[in-house]
Amino acid sequence: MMRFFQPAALALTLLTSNLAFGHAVVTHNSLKLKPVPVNLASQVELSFNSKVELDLSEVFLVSAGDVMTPITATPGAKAGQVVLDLPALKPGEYAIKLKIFAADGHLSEDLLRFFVKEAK
Ligand SMILES: [Cu+2]
Repeated sequence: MMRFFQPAALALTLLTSNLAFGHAVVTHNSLKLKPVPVNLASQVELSFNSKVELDLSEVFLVSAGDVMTPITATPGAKAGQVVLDLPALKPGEYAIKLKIFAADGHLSEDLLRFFVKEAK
């Protein structure tokens, strides 16, 4: 009899784990406040709502043509804070692709788009 209940129980587990709190969600993103400079290496500061496991996480810079380049992410001063090292970038459209593991082991993916513009 139990066999009938297993698929339903599994579906419920998957559903509740997707809704569970503890996923790493970006709550602050310095790209919104501070433009990325042209042709100059810079840093982007992100804050997450939970602790993140940087050893397991992956961060990429996405450039024109969907070229993905891994970028270095280091822990910031506060819990949940992460600092990303961006290389010098030409003017254009870019994105930061995040695959972040929260301390609870859940993976969240996010894409943060930004522009690099020549200052006038
Ligand atoms: Cu979670």
